[in-house]
Amino acid sequence: MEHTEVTVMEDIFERNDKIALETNQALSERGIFTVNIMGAPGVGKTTFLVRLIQLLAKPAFVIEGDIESDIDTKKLLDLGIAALQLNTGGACHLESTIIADAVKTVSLENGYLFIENIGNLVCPAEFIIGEHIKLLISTVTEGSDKPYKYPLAFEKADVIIINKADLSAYVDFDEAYFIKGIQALNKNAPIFKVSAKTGEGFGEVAAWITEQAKQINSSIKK
Ligand SMILES: Nc1nc2c(ncn2[C@@H]2O[C@H](COP(=O)(O)OP(=O)(O)O)[C@@H](O)[C@H]2O)c(=O)[nH]1
Ligand SMILES: [Mg+2]
Repeated sequence: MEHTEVTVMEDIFERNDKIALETNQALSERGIFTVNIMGAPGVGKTTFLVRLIQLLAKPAFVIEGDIESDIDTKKLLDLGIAALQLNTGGACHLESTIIADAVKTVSLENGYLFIENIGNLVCPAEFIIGEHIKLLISTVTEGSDKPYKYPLAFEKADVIIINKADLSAYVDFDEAYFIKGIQALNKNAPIFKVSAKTGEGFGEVAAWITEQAKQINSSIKK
């Protein structure tokens, strides 16, 4: 019984990864730098995207993943940001098949695609969906133990954001302990502290993302 379950999971991951790699190739050929946004519900994923997109020089498109509702997509469209809603109807993460279909309908060449994954710190880290990088948002309000409790998300992230810096004075966030936890898992991901409410720290994040996108585009041309 145990053997059967393992085989099924291997098949699921293998199929998912194959489609994700095809999607990544297609996006690269279209010059679309794709960022998989992960984080718990309410960390500010949507608010972060609104701030960031304003600072980018190339056009951006957002795919919103939620279990239910189109609240975030409506918010983005009202602000003039191109967006598309995906609902999983219960699944705790996005998979590559749904993204492969969605990106075919995205009218964008040479720009940024942000995919806001389902809000949780567990399942999205297990599935690649076609992204060039994974961006993980955490906050000062979630507590500084999260890298220790949810290691996979912090291990897989290419960049880590500490959001809600404006609330630091009201919570006992131990930043040194938080960063120590990340560095035990992931030595490469830069860590940016920001406030999506005030805009603090966004210049640095936008510059970093812009630089990453340039490297991907230049490797496509080779
Ligand atoms: N104080 C503060 N609130 C924030 C910040 N970023 C987001 N929020 C608030 O946190 C709540 C959840 O934000 P949202 O972007 O919807 O989070 P998501 O569920 O991760 O997409 C909203 O009420 C936001 O206004 C921040 O940097 N500081
Ligand atoms: Mg959201």
